[in-house]
Amino acid sequence: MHDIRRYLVLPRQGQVLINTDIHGNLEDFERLKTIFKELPDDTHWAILGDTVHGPSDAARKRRPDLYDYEDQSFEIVRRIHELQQECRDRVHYVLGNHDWAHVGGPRTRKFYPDEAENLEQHLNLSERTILHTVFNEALLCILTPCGAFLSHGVPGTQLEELDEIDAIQDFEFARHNPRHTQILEALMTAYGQPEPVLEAFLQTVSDFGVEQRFVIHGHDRDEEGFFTDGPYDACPVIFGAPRANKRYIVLNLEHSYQSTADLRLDEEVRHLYP
Ligand SMILES: [Mn+2]
Repeated sequence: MHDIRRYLVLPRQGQVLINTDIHGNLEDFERLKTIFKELPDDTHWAILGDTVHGPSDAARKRRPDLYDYEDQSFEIVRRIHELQQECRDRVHYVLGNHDWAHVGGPRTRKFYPDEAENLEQHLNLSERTILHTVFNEALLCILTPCGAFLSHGVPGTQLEELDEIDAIQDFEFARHNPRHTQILEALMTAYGQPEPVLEAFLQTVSDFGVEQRFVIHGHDRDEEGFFTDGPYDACPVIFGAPRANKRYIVLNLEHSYQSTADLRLDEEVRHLYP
C-alpha cells in the first residue's frame, strides 16, 4: 500500500467542478472558488494543473486581451493549500507539467527560460515548502463514475495496472525510473492522441473496473474557451481564452456521459464570467 495516492476514484454522488490551467490568474481562481462554495456540500473540485507561471511582460503587451494580469502563482497555491486543509477530501489537485517543474519534472520555458526558478527565487522557505507540499502530494489523474477520465494532458501510454500510477511516490526520484517518467509524461505533456490510441487507453483503464469513456484535460488553449477532438477528448479553457469565453465544467457524478458529445454548452460546460 502506498502512502500517497496518485489517482482517485470519485464516488457516485454529487457533482464535480472541473477547471484547467490558470497560470497565475488570481481573479480566475477566486471566481472558481466562489462557484465551488456555492455548489452543494457534496461537490468535488478537480483542479487539473498548471496553476502556476503567468505571462511575461512581453506577452502581456503582445496579447493584452488574453494575458494582461499580474502573475500571482504562489498566492493561488497558498489558497489551494488552505482550502485542502479545510475540505481535504473534496478539493483535488492534479499535477500539470508546469507544477511538475517544481518537484523534479523538466523545467518549463513558456514565458521565461526557467519558470520554476523564476517563481521560486521570490519565495521564502515556508512559502517554498507550501508550494512543494501541494505539488508533491498532488494526484496524477481522477476517475469518475460518470465516465470522464480527468488529467492534465491527453494520455496515450498503456497502463498495466492502475497501481502503476500509485507506485510513483517520489516525483524527484521518478526521473531515474524510465517507466515512471513515461507515465508522468503520458499524463501531463501530450496535447492530443490519435483516436485509436485514446480509445485503447480508455479501454485499458475501464478494464480496471471503472468505465471511462472520454478524457477531460487541460494543457491546451483555445480562444473559444472549449473544444472537443472527437468523442474521447474535451478541453475547457481558462488560460488563453478571452474573459468572455473562459469555461469550466460541472458533471453530475450520478449520470452516465457517453462521449464528449454529452457535454452541452451552458449546461455542463459553463462560462466562468456569465
Ligand atoms: Mn500544461
